[in-house]
Amino acid sequence: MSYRILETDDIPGYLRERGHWDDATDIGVREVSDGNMNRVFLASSADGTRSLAVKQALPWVRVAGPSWPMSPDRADAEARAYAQVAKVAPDKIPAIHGYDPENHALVMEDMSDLEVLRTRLNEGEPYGPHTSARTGELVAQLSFATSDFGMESAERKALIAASVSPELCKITEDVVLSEPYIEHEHNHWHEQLDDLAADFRADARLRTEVADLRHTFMTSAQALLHGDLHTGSIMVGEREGAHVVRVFDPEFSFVGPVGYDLGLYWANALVSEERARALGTLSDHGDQLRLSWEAFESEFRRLWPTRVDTFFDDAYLDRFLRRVWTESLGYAGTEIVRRIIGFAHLTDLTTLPDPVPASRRALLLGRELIVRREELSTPEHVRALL
Ligand code: SR1
Ligand code: MG
Repeated sequence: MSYRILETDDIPGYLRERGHWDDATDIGVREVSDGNMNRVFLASSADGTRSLAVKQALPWVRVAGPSWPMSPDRADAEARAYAQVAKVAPDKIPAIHGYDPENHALVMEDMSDLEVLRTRLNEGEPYGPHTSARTGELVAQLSFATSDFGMESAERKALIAASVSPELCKITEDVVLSEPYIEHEHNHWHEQLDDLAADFRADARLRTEVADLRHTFMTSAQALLHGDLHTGSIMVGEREGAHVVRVFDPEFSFVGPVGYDLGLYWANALVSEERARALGTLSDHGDQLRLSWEAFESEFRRLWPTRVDTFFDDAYLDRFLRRVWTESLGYAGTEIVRRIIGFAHLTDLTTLPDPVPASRRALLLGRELIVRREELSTPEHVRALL
């Protein structure tokens, strides 16, 4: 399948052709690609009054190049996910101006007035009072609406079918949920973590628990997920005096276990806490797991009376939420581990003057979250581990 891979100089013409920019003003463009997978360009008028972002999926993993081919159809999954979130939480995602399926390109709001949450945290800034609450709420709103509680059975079966994303799910099944626990060429780590990496590969109990989480990831079609909800997929800032949170980059979206989204967020919050501990800049880090869980739970409970299938009773809601909590802890553990001994690492740790002590703490915490998730029943239990 061939399509037009956009370069910086192509963007003004592309935006005009697609009807996103209909006057003759000069358009300045810069490439701001940052994630592992895609390219992103920002286009703005010379006077700075108008701007747009263009995101295009390449036929490979951007950071690996053509040696790691990857279908650009992942952009379809991203556009679909944005369309679903727009129905229930339009204030928590960027405005989408158009999707071009032929060229796998999304034209969307320029959010460069906001800051990527990871960048802000790495610079020593606190989360502030709303970031985790809005993120937890978003997970509740998206997951309730796309679960069998918020959607009629037949419509949901169609959503599940339309959201199947084999290649991107396989990336997660591999790089998050198996490779760090086996010998694999993708894996790498700091040499002073050799002992822990070897321990983790030899740990039969850990491997069985990760297998359980992996199988749940493969089979538990609870709701539409963001699929990669780390702190690099969230932008925060102020607009007109209000704190805004925007979740972006849902290309890994598919119908899976809700705890995967919460778990990724928690893992990244916990790793950022280890960075802050190492640098002596701890602030509100320790509250974030609790705040996001409380916001998720209270929003999910608020929506519960609107469920479309009342055979699911209140006692079942408690059981469902308990399962989401437990699985979230497990996925948080796997996300921490893979970010230190797997393929894709985090700048939170890699940019520390000495990443080893914080990485060791995080790895051990990750293992505990995986193997002891059933006995950790509250945010306070997780705090006690730290
Ligand atoms: C090959 S991609 C590795 C990671 O980058 C993405 O952002 C996802 O987190 C994926 O696991
Ligand atoms: Mg991404």
